[in-house]
Amino acid sequence: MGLTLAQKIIKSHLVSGEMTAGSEIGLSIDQTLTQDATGTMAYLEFEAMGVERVKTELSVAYIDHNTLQCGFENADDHRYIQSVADRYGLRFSRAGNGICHQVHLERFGKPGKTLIGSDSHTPTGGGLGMLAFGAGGLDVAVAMGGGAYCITMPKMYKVNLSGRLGENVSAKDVSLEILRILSVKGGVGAVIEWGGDGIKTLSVPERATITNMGTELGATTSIFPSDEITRGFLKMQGREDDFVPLESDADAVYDRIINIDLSKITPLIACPHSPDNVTEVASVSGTPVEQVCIGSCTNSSLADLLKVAAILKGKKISPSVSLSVSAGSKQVLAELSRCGALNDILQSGARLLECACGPCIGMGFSPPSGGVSLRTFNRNFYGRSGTADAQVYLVSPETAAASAVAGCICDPRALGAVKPMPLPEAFSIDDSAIIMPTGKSQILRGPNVKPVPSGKPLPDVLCATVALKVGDNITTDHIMPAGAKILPYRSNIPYLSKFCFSAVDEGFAERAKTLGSSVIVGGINYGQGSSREHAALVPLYLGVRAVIAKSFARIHAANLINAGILPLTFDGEISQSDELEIRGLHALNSGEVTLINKTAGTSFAVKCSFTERQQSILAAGGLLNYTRQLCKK
Ligand code: MIC
Ligand code: SF4
Repeated sequence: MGLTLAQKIIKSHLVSGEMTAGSEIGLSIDQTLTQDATGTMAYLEFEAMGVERVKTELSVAYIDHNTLQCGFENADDHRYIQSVADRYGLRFSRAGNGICHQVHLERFGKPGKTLIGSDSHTPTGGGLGMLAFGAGGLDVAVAMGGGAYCITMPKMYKVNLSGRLGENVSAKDVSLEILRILSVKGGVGAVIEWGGDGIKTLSVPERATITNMGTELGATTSIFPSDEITRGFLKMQGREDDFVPLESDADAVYDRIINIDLSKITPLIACPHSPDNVTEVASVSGTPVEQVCIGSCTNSSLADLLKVAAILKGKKISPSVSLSVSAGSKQVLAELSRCGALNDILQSGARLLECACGPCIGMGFSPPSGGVSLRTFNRNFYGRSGTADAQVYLVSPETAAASAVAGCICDPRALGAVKPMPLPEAFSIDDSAIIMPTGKSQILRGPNVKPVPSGKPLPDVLCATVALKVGDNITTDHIMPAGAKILPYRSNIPYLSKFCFSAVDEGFAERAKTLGSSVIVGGINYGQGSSREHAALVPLYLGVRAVIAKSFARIHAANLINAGILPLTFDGEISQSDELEIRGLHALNSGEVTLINKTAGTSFAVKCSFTERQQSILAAGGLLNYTRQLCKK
């Protein structure tokens, strides 16, 4: 039987386990990336492991999230990360050089290699034929130390594309179409491989838009073959030598096949507050818009911004709209400026933001109260923009630019043929904002860096009270909000803890702290979204010992285990404030534990399916304790 593309890369990197869907496998990791909002914690954890130098082929530390410096905190964190990178052998991509995923695609991604990053959109690299995963910081720290990355062997889904996209319909609309088909949990446990004749019409940045948003499907990762289009992209980046052709075998077997005719896709829009709340742009056109944001790791390539420039050229944006444009990298910005397209953007009345995540993570540019904001980003979770009652919609760059001019949601097909300036033959390469390590730095820690909380070994019987009960699809933005006011405290868990679940229940943090030992009860797809391990470390700090939910998102479940918090699945009734007793925790291998609800006077079995490694991690009180124990042996 032939192998899929992902199975081939897994096979060549397999260090433990069997390639049978559902069983745990360990993979050797070629490359890692971190960004600054998760990086400080990842490097504190890496330092705690006592490794002399990173052991990967390439590790890069990016600064792109926390670029507002309203006090010393972010600047201190950047200095800390730079000193760690220099000391331990990582490349350091300075603030202003661009968003990690865009820069990594341009300068470092290689077909056939494995990459993990402490950011959930790391699968962007799949656009180049990499097997790239988002992971918690601790998993990235372990990989930098030469350890394997352990995941559940995924199922294989194939999306066959045929035809060609119509005028002013773009790769973002393909991402929204697959979200419409599969929903935010439809990709859980699967790798999504894109194929079919239609992929020959998609450039690498377009493919990367699609693999980037595979994260919103809950997929383990997404991947495109490496073909002549990949070679062309690498050549433009002066890296043709990094090209290797890669494709699945003709007789590869898939668990699910989805066929999409590109020519039938129309401009789509994800309505508030979920990326899968997708409808046709035409069905909401005319809705007044107050803000439009173009950029983010989903849509900030040169090709995207050249299209935007062509739409804006010679026009002015509506007086009622505030438009921001941020290029994904310094390379993109430099090319825009060189060919004059930047001027077309600026003359339209757009506000140019730096090459960083910016509004996507609430780092400035929050919409006005109740405002409608159209964004080319990948997430429109409730409150993420920084304005609680804003109505955030996700759209393509074409829809965004057309709507900014019109002042209301506008179907870009009405624009007719748009003629963007041509792409250059080759990008002019300037890697001067990527600093090479010297191995000499002293580690520079600021006063905002506080110790990483440590988990406790698992007791056989856990007595705890339900501190919070929430519904389905709770995101990590609900659990540990981001935004300009909170993000500077990513290396200060005690301070961060004040904001845990603040958008859902302001009293949670105090209540959990007072209880001392507590449980959270969730619904389906608990912890979807970001890879931030803070959504596990902060509850740990507040005394949460278990999360009992209907199902979990992959990265968050791994982060909970790494923090020593039990993720358990159930199908019974539990209410907030119930007092629980969970028995049999020293025998997790039995697949279930007994839950006694002392308040309700009921008792039922709760499922736990942990691998032997996960059981040992939980028994030790988290991955850091477990790694320390292994080192002592
Ligand atoms: C996001 O898009 O939510 C983030 C901010 O990039 C996160 C990482 C973080 O919380 O720092 C992600 O996607 O993993
Ligand atoms: Fe940055 Fe937004 Fe991409 Fe996250 S999704 S990496 S915040 S641009």
